[in-house]
Amino acid sequence: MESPYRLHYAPDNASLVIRLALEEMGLPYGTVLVDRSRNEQDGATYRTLNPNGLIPVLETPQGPIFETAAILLWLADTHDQMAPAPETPDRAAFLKWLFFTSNTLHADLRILFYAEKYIAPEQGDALRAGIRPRLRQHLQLLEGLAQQAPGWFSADHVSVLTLYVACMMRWMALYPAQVDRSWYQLADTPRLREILTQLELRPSTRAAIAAEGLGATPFTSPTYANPPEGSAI
Ligand SMILES: N[C@@H](CCC(=O)N[C@@H](CS)C(=O)NCC(=O)O)C(=O)O
Repeated sequence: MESPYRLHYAPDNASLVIRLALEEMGLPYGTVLVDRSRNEQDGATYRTLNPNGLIPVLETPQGPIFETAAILLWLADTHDQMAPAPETPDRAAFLKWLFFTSNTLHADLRILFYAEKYIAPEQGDALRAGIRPRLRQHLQLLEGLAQQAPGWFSADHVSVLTLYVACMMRWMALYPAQVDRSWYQLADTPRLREILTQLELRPSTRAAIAAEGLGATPFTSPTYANPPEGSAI
């Protein structure tokens, strides 16, 4: 039977979060490479799936879904896995941190990665310098959450939120390639480091490493992707 899910992806892009979730949930899925070297995400065909021109998109029986957090929440609710269910007492806390991760941490990261989309190129360095302290603050908030160790954000249990945060920490260590990244030190967040270390042992991570060429320790000591197809940027 054909899988109901098709992930539009580029290696080491935000689609990685969705790949990890699909693997972790044990759901069959197909993939469609978005060719970033040709800016395919910006083209008319891709924009019929995501008018925003961003990766990822997951095609589902309910139509294409874009926005990483929306896809994660939809998968978690549809398959009753990897997030507190709507009627459970942990749901509210889980939701607020998922939305914080999506609309604050991820949005600020985009400013770091794509400063030139937000400001004139000659002001890019200043904008990046301004956003780094915010990112450090966001990580400290997540470190505090990891210290509380709720069931949906701890080293003992993988949720869609842990996958999302882990990927963003990977990207902070690697991108943008040509600018200073010493502001990001995994040692500053030891509880988050425990989560990432556990995640690296999981079959879902091994599958993503093989599919996207992510290297042996993609979260705790990442290296640039060397994918079998496509490119990260
Ligand atoms: N808010 C979006 C952000 C996704 C995003 O930033 N995708 C990047 C790849 S990691 C992208 O498509 N970049 C291409 C571009 O900005 O043109 C989400 O959560 O899905």
